[in-house]
Amino acid sequence: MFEKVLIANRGEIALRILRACREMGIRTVAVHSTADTDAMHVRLADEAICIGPAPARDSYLNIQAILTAAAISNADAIHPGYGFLAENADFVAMVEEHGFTFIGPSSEHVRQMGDKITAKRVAREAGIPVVPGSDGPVRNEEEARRFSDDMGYPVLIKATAGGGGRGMKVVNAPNELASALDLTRKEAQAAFGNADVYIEKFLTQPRHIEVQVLADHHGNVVHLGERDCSMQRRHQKLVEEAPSPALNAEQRRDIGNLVTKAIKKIGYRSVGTIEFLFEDGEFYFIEMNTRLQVEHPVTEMICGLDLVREMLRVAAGAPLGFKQEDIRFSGHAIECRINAENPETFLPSPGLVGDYYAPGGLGVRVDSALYSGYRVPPHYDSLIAKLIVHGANRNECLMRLRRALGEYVIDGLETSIPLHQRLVANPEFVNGDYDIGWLEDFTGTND
Ligand code: MV4
Repeated sequence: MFEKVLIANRGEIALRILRACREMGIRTVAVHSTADTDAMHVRLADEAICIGPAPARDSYLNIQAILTAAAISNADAIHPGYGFLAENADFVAMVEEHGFTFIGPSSEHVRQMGDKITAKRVAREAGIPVVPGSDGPVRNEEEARRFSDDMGYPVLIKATAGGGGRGMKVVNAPNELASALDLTRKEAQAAFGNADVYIEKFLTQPRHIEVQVLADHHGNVVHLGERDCSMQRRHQKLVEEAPSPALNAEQRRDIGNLVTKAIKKIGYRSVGTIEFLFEDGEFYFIEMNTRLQVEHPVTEMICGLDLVREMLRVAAGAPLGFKQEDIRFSGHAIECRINAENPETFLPSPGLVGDYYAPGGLGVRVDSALYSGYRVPPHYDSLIAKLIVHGANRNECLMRLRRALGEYVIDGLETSIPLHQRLVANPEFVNGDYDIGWLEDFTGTND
């Protein structure tokens, strides 16, 4: 096992990784910007190194500074968390070239899944159902028109270098196709330096369901069930839950088995997430995430595993200590993302935390690096806490979630807590009856 791990991240996820390391007897190195000197993960780490000024591009995205910090602290391995450099294939390759272990997948898999046309081809060839479409770059208007006429409108043009909602355009009718194609290509070239685009049938009311996998260096692969992440606005997830209220036991088993087989086939290792749109009982692959995700705790709560510990173990070369049939799914878990933002306008609300009281009790988990007297800096993502609640079933989980939201005190900032309280009182959410468009309608922020 590693003796020392450098955590190339900040906030709640840096603390989450630190906690797993500490339980395993692994020493930790925190790296931080000048804005994060007083951050909790910096305080708790065995060593801390300042790697640059507040803007992320000068610190948390500064590859040279991070590799230098790893060298001078004599770290064995680097955990990237999520965001920042977690899915930067060049970074992964450089980490390995400098003799450190990247706690995640190979740079080849990160690169492959980062190119969405390649990802879709790899998934399709491994037996995963994909959205009907061009299955490759569309080179000109003629090609685009052929696919679109075949599938029927609306269609969606997507940039191969996009993902997570960036670089997409809906085309509702044939007369919009040429200009949308031109614009998406130009925007993709400007944003990503890659103008390649592909076309898909546009699914109008899908849910977003993703399957968690875990794989080692020895060909062992398990799936850890699915998460429903449909409760989002503008590609920012707000609530995630496991299992999905939309799936029956057979659909759950089938998609899990299909994904496990495919992941084995492509030789992937570490944790990963296969994202699907789910509509009218069918799954359609859209992307694969090659990182630990924000919402990993809901999976941990229903299968009783520590995903960060498993990531560390498999990165160190250990075989998985269990098989698929050893994994028991138990109960229901819901995560509420708590952001420092106005719950109606969604404008950021950084600043000084006054009184702070986090809920507790049976089935309640809070992943946060917040404390009373901490100043939330304005330079980064507004996520300040994740409230994760587990119950024997969805109803118990919701009862417990309402209770826990009522206990949470975060003074000094505006937070998403009042919005979550409105959600847990809403009959459609309570019934699990929502798709990816629901929250934008609910909040009246669908333009
Ligand atoms: C789609 C789609 C409808 N049809 N593809 C958005 C993020 C990226 N991962 C893929 N996305 C979508 N792809 C087809 N063919 C709708 C979305 C989409 C979406 C997907 C998941 C979660 C939230 C979303 C919000 C808007 C659009």
